[in-house]
Amino acid sequence: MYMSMTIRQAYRLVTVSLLTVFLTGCGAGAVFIIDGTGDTSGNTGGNGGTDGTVTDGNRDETATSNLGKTSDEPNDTFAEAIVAVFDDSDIAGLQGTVAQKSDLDVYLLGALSAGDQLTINTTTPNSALDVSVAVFDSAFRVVYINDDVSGSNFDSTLTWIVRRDSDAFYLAITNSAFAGTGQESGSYQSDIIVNRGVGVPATMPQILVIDFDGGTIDDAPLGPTTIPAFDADQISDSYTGQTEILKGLIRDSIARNFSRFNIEVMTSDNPPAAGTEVATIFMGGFSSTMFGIADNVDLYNADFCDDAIIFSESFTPRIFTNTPSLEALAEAIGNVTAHEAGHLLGLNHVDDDAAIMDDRSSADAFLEDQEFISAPLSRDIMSLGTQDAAMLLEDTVGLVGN
Ligand SMILES: [Ca+2]
Ligand SMILES: [Ca+2]
Ligand SMILES: [Ca+2]
Ligand SMILES: [Ca+2]
Ligand SMILES: [Zn+2]
Repeated sequence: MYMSMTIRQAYRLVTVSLLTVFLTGCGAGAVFIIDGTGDTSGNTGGNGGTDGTVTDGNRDETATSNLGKTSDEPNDTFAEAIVAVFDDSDIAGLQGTVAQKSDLDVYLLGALSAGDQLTINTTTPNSALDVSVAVFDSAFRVVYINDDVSGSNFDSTLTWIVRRDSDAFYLAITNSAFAGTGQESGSYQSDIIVNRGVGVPATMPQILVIDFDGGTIDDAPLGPTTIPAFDADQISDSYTGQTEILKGLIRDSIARNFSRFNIEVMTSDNPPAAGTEVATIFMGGFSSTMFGIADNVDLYNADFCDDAIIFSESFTPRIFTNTPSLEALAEAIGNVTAHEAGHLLGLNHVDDDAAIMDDRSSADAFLEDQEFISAPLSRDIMSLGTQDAAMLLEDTVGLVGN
């Protein structure tokens, strides 16, 4: 049924480049996270190789630890974690098998201090497994997630600098939620290196520009996309003549969601100086399959110039139980815009209707005051741990006044 599934979900990434980049100093080229209904197909093609089964644990099977076991299932929870044994050079080598879809293998990496750098490369030389990994702190809050090395390499890699001391970090290894048939299980190897004292990167503020003026995006996931200028009348007759008021209310809703953080929300009506590095969110037009799409989940905001699109005309009254007031509509569009901006700042999906990063709510949930809160990770990311969105935003862009 038309728009019956008001599911926001990340799908595989598609390369795009912007033909017309609004008034910024930003270059072109990106991959997109799509939030909407649509294609649920997984990966195609395997890595090849034989699908041998390897016992979970340290690659040096003689390794021992006084902290706990160093091999074998069960290891599906933080409490059951296998201890990763590091050598004198702060290197550990793991191996294991995602025995079946959703088998989680959890490893205890131990204490790390703010400024330590963690590098983890997880490969599948002997299996077709589409692996996915995440790192959690001692409070079971995710600090880094990687599914794929690239659009063509479904192994996992991460390099991350610890922002906060923790006496126990954990590594979880499982299959990608997007794994294709035959890629949901198999063996893996994981190589871990700790470089101590690299130093904590400074938090960097971000400017978001809401572009209400429309434009052309080349090679978007559905092909080249022209976004018309934002027009309240195109959402519903109920909002005819309210375009300027609605633009202001949407801007205010987005700004409220980010008010604690060093995020400045500007619009195409009051833009920053030419050449400023900004993340641009184009707002306008209709999609039958999505509310919005964002460039990649940009962990710790490595790219200040990424982009997203909000299809404002997809917020038709038909998706809601009742036709929203102008204020409630602005709240809904503002929440979904903050969600896409959250991806551009490194946030993944969670499962909680009250959370901005929720991926499975009815559209009515958008009408409420969603916030960047701590919530369980979406099962499409990893069915383990939480994401503390406020902590990650604080560690990425900083808090206002700091
Ligand atoms: Ca296993
Ligand atoms: Ca397991
Ligand atoms: Ca993967
Ligand atoms: Ca970014
Ligand atoms: Zn999303």
